[in-house]
Amino acid sequence: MDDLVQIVESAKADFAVAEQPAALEDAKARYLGKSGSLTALMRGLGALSPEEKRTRGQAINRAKAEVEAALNARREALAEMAMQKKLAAEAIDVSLPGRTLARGGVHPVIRTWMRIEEIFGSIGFDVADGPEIESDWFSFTALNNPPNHPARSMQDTFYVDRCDGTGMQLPLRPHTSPMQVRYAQTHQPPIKVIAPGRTYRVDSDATHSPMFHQVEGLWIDENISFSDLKGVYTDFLRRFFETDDLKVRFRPSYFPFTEPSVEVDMAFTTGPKKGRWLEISGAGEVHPNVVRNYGLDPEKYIGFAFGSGLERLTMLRYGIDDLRLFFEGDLRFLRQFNE
Ligand code: 2NL
Repeated sequence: MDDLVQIVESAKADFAVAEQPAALEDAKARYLGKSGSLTALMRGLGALSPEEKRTRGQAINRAKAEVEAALNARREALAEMAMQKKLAAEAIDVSLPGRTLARGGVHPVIRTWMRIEEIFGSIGFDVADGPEIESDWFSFTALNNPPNHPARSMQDTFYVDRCDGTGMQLPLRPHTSPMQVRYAQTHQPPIKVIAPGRTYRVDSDATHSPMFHQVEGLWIDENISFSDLKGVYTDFLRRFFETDDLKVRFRPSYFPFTEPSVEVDMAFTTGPKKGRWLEISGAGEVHPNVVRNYGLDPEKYIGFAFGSGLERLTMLRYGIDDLRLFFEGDLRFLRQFNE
């Protein structure tokens, strides 16, 4: 067999078994490199006659072209194989669901908070908010709470250390009344305001949480009476529970900051819970000492205040029987309010 045919066949066979680009380039060097076999044959042409040089030279060039074509074909094949391998390794399953934005929801107690702001807002009540770490004066003294009252004890109220080196402590507000006082001091009658917010008491069992929510309401003017309280609160409950079929009663009670004071009860007049009285709020006519602490003359200004628990209102509205469900963060419970 012609030596050139042999070289070409040998080169093609070598290229075919090269699995990596580096091995292929090594094989190329054996034929086309500086000391490759075809290069050697080219160099040998010098010893031939001009006639032989031409025909032999043409034959070698054809062999070279054939080897180069085989080399390029194998290079492309290897590149294609590498690409296919890479694509397989990086394959994306486009049928997988994408990453969606998780949707948050409103906690049922906050839903109650929002509804209360809306209902009282519609009859002209402003909304006030303020600090949860309060002063002793706004928490107790201003509210006619005497120095030996149990609410001031560590058993009833949380205290946090001040960081100013005085070694003194400040109460976490045990009700939102401090905010009512702050508001009343900075506004002129008629004062119509609600103060919803987080409140804190040292108490934790099936029916009490150390952090809970309260809404207080305050209406002070020259002649705001118990009957105004009853009308406003009854109207609020009817709108909150979305039924006119409920009634309200007052029972005598005691709070340092109101005189007289009442417990407010409500009862549905139709439906499964018909006729059962439920405690829903505390309230009263604001004590003259508290009105004085607003900076107002208690001989001229009088009005009512009430304080209601948002957890309790929420439980009654949705038929929830265990307070702790509000604080456990169980999504199976919470999702029911965000369908
Ligand atoms: C309760 C009792 C009540 C008030 C809160 C109040 C606020 C000011 C002046 C007078 Cl600034 N009173 N708030 C009045 C009566 C009762 O809450 O046991 N709530 C759950």
